[in-house]
Amino acid sequence: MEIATALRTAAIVVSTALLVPAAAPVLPMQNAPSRAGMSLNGSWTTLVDPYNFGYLDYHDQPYPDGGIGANRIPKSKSDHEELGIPNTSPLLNVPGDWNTQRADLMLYEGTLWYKREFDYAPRPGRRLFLWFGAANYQAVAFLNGKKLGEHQGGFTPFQFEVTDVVKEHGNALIVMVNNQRRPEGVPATQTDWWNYGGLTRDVRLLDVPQTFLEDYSIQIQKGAPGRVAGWVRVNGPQSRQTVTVRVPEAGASVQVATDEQGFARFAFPATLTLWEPERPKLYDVVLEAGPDRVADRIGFRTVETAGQRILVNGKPVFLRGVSIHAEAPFRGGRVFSEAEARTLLTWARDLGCNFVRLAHYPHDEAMVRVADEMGLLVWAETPVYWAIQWENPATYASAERQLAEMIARDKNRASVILWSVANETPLGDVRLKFLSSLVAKAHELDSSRLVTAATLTHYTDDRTIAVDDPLGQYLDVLGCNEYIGWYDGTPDKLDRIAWKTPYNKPVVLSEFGAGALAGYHGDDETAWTEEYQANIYRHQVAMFQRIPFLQGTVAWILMDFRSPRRPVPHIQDYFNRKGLYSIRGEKKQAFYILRDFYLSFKQ
Ligand code: GCB
Repeated sequence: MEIATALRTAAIVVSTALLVPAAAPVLPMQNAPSRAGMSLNGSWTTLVDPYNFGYLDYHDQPYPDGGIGANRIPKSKSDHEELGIPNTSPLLNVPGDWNTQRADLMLYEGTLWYKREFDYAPRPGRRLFLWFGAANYQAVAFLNGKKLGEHQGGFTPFQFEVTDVVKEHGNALIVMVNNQRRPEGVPATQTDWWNYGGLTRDVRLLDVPQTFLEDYSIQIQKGAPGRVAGWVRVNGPQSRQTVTVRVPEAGASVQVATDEQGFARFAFPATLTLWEPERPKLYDVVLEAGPDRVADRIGFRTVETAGQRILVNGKPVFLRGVSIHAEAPFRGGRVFSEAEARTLLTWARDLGCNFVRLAHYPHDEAMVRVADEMGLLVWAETPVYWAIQWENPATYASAERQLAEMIARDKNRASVILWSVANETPLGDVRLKFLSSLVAKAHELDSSRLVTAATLTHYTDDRTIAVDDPLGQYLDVLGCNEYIGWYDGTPDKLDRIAWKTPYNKPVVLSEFGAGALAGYHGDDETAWTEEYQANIYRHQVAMFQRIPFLQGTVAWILMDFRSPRRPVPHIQDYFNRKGLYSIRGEKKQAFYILRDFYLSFKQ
């Protein structure tokens, strides 16, 4: 009996060990997609491993050599090695979720092994990194049988240095990806979106000099427009370096010396045309440190609040917004290409938006880069969603890590004005401590942007809704979600509701909406018809105009998206149908109601 209990306990410990990385990897380098090297996108051989047999032995203990990761090669024709990914194994495309590539993987949640071989001639004096745009949810990477490290969190990039591991021919890269939902994860086990698994974004081998420009932040100097300020960090043996930062078009530049840690701050005058939605001016910015050179496209703008207003470049702006999931238009599955990002953002612009909420996790970097180009303001968000384990320090560590990775990646994007730390989380003291710590972290990592969260509201009487989440005292902007007319009463209820807030801070309605199947018609009291959805939007828009302190509205959602929580046959078929567009790009009637409201701001 005791032995059985001990074994069970051991099994639990080991399973947890599989899922919790020993040490977090360092943050990946800035602007990785622009770096020299080689794309590792394409066809990878794969192996579906629902029992983690490739990582854990029959007593649930991790193989000391990494199991499948060790890349054991059969030694003779009678060697019946099972722990391997033969070259004849099924292929999957990278980037890409596995769910939409093979019908039998649509519902799969577990481990899948990826393998790809490559040749690369390392040049003397250079360093090599393996960079992953994202892997959902946990990844363990091996190169030529050596374990490189692990990463947790499905939506942010990570990298491993492989300078001493890469050889000229026949490199074997093996990655274990596991997308099992887990109670201690971020997000946890309930989400209203599909848990797409796999190497969902680009994979690259990055080739940089010994000492390279690892990270930089370049913005307008707070409180001093007309000056550019920031910092730069080099990584490598020559930590003391001269770094040049240039904005050629503005004829502005600066030279700074990095310290022992490779770090330097800088500030210099520059006459700049500011980035704003109507005129999204981007400048080429070039950084040089010894033999290393990085080029970026950066916009300069300020964002701040004044009482209940949001100011961009000192001018009040009303956020005409829509939420977007990283669901690929036309094909479904997780977005991974710039073309798909462009389609979604063009649809948002056609709706009259100046603002998009990238729900509910960091989207592909292409999304914020295209938003920079198109002049769309962005709300970027961590996957702290609904109920997670507020008391669990590992959960907090994961949330903070994912927040830090998002800010690290996107801190030079002018489009991003808001970091959101959470969506619709239940009130309570531990949650308040958790989220206020995340807010503090976001402010510490980036003092130039505003921090928000999508909160829940409550009624103080049957006609009055209060936006008064105690988290509001820490936030710069309060988001709040409401579904009056859909989850909450009938559309006419919207005509009776008044709103109040105790906060002298901007409030944004970060979600509202209703479900409709594109092409399904009826009267405006028939659920799921386009008419019903449009009717709710009509009443919503009328209500918005009666909320004096409102600084923005964010429709839920731009396009229908796949969700396991949406089974209604013939209507939902596992899609959340609140899109203003169908996945085929058809506009529903509600699109035009909201577009007319948004266009009215331009007159
Ligand atoms: C919400 C959630 C969002 C859901 C949406 C819905 O409040 O924030 O993730 O998808 O409602 O459609 O119910």
